[in-house]
Amino acid sequence: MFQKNFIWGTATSAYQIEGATQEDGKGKHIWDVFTKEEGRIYEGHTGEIACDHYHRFRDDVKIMKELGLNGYRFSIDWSRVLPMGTGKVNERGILFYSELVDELLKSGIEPYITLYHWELPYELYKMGGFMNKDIVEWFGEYAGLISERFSDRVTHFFTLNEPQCFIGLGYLNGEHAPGLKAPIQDTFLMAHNALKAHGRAVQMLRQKAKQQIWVGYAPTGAMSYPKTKKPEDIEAARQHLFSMQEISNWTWNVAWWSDPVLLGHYPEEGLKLYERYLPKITDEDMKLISQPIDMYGQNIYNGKCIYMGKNGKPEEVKRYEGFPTTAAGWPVTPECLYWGPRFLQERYHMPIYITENGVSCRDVISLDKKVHDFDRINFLQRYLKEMERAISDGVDIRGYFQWSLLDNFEWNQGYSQRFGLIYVDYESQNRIWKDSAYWYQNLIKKRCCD
Ligand code: GCO
Repeated sequence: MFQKNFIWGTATSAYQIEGATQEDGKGKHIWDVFTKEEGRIYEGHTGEIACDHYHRFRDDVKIMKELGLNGYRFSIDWSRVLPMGTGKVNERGILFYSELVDELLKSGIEPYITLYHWELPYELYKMGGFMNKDIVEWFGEYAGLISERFSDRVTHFFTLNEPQCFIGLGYLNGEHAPGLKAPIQDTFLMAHNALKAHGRAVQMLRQKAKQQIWVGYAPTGAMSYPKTKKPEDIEAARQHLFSMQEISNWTWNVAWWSDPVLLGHYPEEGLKLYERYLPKITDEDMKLISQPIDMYGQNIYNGKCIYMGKNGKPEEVKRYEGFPTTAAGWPVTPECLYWGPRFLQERYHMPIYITENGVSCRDVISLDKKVHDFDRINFLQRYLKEMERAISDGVDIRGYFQWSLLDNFEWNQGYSQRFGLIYVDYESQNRIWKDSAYWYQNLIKKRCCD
């Protein structure tokens, strides 16, 4: 049984659902541009219309209310409120989010705002984006604006969403916007600047806050879980989770992205291993990066099964052919929602929010016009059981945001992956409740996932 005050939410991000990319004075961001480049996105899809949430947000909030949510995590498109990234404010953009917030509050749903879910204003990108140290002040200005305009009604803010992805996929392997394959040392500099921008945003959010606010950070990372309950396997999984990745894979690190923010320093092992690629890192930088925060978000989808090898080093269990996977090909590993938060809490001692977790399925509209997504229910039930176990073992998890409310634009995979509790028929923009949406509604009512 979950606590009464537990936050049951769903999560979305601006570009993935809003559409209206050229309306009401919105500026351009890197995804607006990237999706127009040939060969970048599955079948040339773009987020120009997406779920048309910009025009349908009132109906979408109605759905959330019916689901019984008491939390909703969404992101603000930086370029909608500051078309050039800095300077002149686009009041019509502010108005959209303001009306969304009011609608949520009226429906008893607590808004959780993410500042950066990857919509880097194109004007700032042209000036170097994360390569330019000014990104720290640019992002600070934006954070200050959001706090100033929304903190009278909104009390929970996350700064960066999955820096691992926007740096790793955006600048290292080029699958995401802006689609670069930058030299490794540049990616370390961008990462460092992103963390500094996070710190500056924390300061500015607080500085402009109209009441007490809770500020958090929402990274991700492949979790690890032990093969057996033997202490040595648990230790192996713990070590594996926080160990450094090989250089070609370095952005998938958990410790590299969280130690600086929560412990005030980069992991020793990484400083040694990556030494020749690192920018100059000063004490002042580390002070900025480690501004105290109030909540630690984690986007958790899957994990690796680890045991202690004969040589005393963590080893990964090979998955058998036919191991259960999602439609996106990701392994289904419910244990990660127990062990992930547990290991993270042991290291960082922070209240945790599962800022994302969910599954893409091969959903279809059946002959009875409904969507019977048994796989999603099965997935959620098994994952949430593990989360419940973590909480009862003392892990301080405060909320869970299911990814996602609606089927939406899945980045370079376009609309080919369906992650929603609610099915979106993109032709008509009709929303259809999948079986899992009813299941989630019932879970929230009963506060238990059996
Ligand atoms: C994120 C994620 C989401 C994805 C989801 C499913 O970084 O927060 O990329 O935007 O849509 O994780 O892949």
